[in-house]
Amino acid sequence: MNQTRLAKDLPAIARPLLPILQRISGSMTRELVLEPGRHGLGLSPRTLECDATTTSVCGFCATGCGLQLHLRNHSAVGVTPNVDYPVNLGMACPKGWESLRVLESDDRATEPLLRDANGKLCSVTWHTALITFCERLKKIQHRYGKASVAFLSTGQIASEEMAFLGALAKFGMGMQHGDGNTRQCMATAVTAYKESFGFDAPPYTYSDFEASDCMVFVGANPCIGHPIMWERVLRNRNQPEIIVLDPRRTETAMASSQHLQLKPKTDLALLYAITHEIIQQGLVDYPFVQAHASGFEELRDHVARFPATYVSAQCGLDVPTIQRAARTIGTAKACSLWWTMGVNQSYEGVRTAQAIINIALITGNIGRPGTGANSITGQCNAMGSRLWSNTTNLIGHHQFEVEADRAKVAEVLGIPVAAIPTSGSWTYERILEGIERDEIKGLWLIATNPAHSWIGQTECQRLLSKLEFLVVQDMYASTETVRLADLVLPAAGWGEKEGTFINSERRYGLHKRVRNAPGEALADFQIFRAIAKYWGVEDMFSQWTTPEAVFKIMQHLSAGQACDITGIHGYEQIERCNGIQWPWTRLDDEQLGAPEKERRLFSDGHFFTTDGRARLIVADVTAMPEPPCDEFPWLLLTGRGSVSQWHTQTRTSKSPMLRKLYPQNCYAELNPRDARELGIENGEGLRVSSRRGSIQVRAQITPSVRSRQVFIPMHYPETNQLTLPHFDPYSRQPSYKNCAVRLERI
Ligand SMILES: Nc1nc2c(c(=O)[nH]1)N[C@H]1C(S)=C(S)[C@@H](COP(=O)(O)OP(=O)(O)OC[C@H]3O[C@@H](n4cnc5c(=O)[nH]c(N)nc54)[C@H](O)[C@@H]3O)O[C@H]1N2
Ligand SMILES: Nc1nc2c(c(=O)[nH]1)N[C@H]1C(S)=C(S)[C@@H](COP(=O)(O)OP(=O)(O)OC[C@H]3O[C@@H](n4cnc5c(=O)[nH]c(N)nc54)[C@H](O)[C@@H]3O)O[C@H]1N2
Ligand code: SF4
Ligand SMILES: [Mo]
Repeated sequence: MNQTRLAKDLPAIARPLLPILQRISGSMTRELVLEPGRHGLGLSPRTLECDATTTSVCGFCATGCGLQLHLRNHSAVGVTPNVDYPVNLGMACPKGWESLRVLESDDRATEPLLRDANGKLCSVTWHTALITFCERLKKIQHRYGKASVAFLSTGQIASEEMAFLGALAKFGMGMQHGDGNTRQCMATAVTAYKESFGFDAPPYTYSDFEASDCMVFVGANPCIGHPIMWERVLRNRNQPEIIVLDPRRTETAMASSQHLQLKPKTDLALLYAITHEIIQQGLVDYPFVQAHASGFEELRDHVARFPATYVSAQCGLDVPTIQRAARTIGTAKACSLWWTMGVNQSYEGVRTAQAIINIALITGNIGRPGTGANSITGQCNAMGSRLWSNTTNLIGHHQFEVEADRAKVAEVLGIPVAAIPTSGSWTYERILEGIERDEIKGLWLIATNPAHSWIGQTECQRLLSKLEFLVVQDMYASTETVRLADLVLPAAGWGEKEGTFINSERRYGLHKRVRNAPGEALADFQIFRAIAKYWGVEDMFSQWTTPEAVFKIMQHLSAGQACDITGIHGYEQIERCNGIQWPWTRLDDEQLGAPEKERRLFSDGHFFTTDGRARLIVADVTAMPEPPCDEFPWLLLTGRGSVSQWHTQTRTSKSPMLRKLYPQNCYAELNPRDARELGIENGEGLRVSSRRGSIQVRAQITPSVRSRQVFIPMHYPETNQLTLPHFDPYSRQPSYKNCAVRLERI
């Protein structure tokens, strides 16, 4: 593609997008044709006829970019990035630019659908849908007990909707079990932070990307997954060392100064070796450790078992490479360590995340600009789900097991304390197991598509089909999961409703209704209100009238928690301040007035544990459950394929512009040496089989993947037919990035 032409044709406002477009076009497709003015890229203020402009935040990833929405007759006709927003500083990735376009699609769910006696989904009125919802689920609860009905929620609806759903399902409808797709995504980081810091508290703010002189990315590919965060890295003026730990030579690895292309799932051993080297080379910040961390002696003794000489062969890295990385980290003035799914999605993810946290702590890299042990969040509101979904934690990150927490929640919500379960939910995979064991008979899915995205998908589909009653609440009527539903509730999407999302740096941002939802689709919030009424618990939710009213309830619930937001004046202030990071207490508000643009945690070295000290936690390295063998000699890696594809593609496949930016059919990246051995050419058909399934893909031959490894993006429906359901023992997060497969030429 002619990049000069692209640069010339792009409207000025879209120029910040250029490096990303060049990157994707360079790496993903040769036939990219951009048509400014026709497919959204041209929706700059210059070409747009609008009569008003308002603000919002993006509804795809947890970067949480600020957007401006340009309205004509009260309806949005265009999007541009918000130049004043401290997150994205006027930039947006292609998904953000195309946010409105994906709402316009023939397969939008526009009316409730109910499966009839012939097994066909037929349209019904909302009244019938709601009556059926209540009758069928109540009947199941009556027959098998209240806990036989469960829900699975998401990281992609507003915090207020999340809170409503969790409170309604558990306190109103008497469900015991509910979890969310954040189990697939953030559970490991949550568990690691809770144990190490005493609260699920990512400490950073995005300006840290610009203030470090060393950045370490472990199992993270922000060039693809968080492109605007990567743009912030590119603005760093300290000529930072960038160390990337990834088995693939990703776009991010190519831009690094030290790529540690380790063997998959050897991170824990490598991080311990790096820790050992830091200690050996005398680079520990002892005053910080003595004042603020516990467990240093155990850590020191444990990592002594992982000298670089021993770990080297295991990880496939030479000793000087490991030593150099340790020295770079240990001698940096401000080192930040970042991790994403290469760590979280692992059978030893929690301990790996904590090995990263340990390094930040012993080098005193926490609480100062440019530092931190920083988990990057995935979905736009995965953090909202962590704090507000009322699933495994009691709403507002309280504990079901603690009597005082239950009493507090009961009092704030004005509900009997007996309505609150005394233990947390089963985790996601345990809920699915409950279906198998006939313990779960009814399931309500909201804004997630597990029939595509769950690990070992075929089994998941079988279990969903086994239910007596499956309700799916989605924007689109064509998803893999909707196809299995008994009842479909049509939902409004981002842009058609309002509420807050919490981004990766703990920032509450406001998204707004700028369009009408199609047909009879309703905002999730309105669906929950209607269900409360039909279920007969309207009184319990009489205060839950609007998203902003629920936000006030959330503020009360947050009082005294690490995530306290009692100081926020309301939606208007969130918008005026360009988002507000938690915590922001009433006391902060009284003492400091307006919230600062950016804040990080732990600048006083005080953590959320009972004694205020962070914990250094170590564990033994465990074995990969399904390593490659003679029959299945390759290791399958999965993850994000391009900037323009979002998860199961229900949204991004609806934009003609985004569709041009990624391959339409499922493909597998494999090493040229392996391709030669198989006698396969680029673009030819390839069969990939695991013990669970067999799929056909196109071969994409690239040296970015090591020999005997193969990478398949998660966006295609086939991918999870192959994956092996196995989980981190502490977080119960699926380990999506390792299982044994066989490749054959078709
Ligand atoms: N365009 C786009 N952006 C997205 C999303 C999307 O679907 N599309 N999804 C969003 C969501 S929900 C999430 S969670 C994030 C995910 O963002 P990322 O975690 O950055 O994305 P992944 O590609 O899943 O995984 C990151 C890297 O982990 C590497 N990896 C695999 N195994 C290992 C290992 O054993 N060790 C190490 N060190 N690395 C390993 C992979 O090679 C991959 O490059 O992206 C968010 N942003
Ligand atoms: N092999 C493999 N599999 C993976 C991963 C991997 O790396 N490898 N990554 C995992 C990760 S990190 C994640 S986060 C999951 C994501 O997995 P999913 O959550 O299943 O993926 P999405 O496509 O985002 O599904 C969201 C659904 O909600 C609908 N929706 C969107 N907005 C709204 C709304 O406002 N209201 C309602 N009611 N519906 C809405 C969409 O149409 C879509 O059907 O996938 C996981 N699966
Ligand atoms: S980087 Fe994430 S939040 Fe920003 S525009 Fe892209 S998808 Fe939206
Ligand atoms: Mo995710």
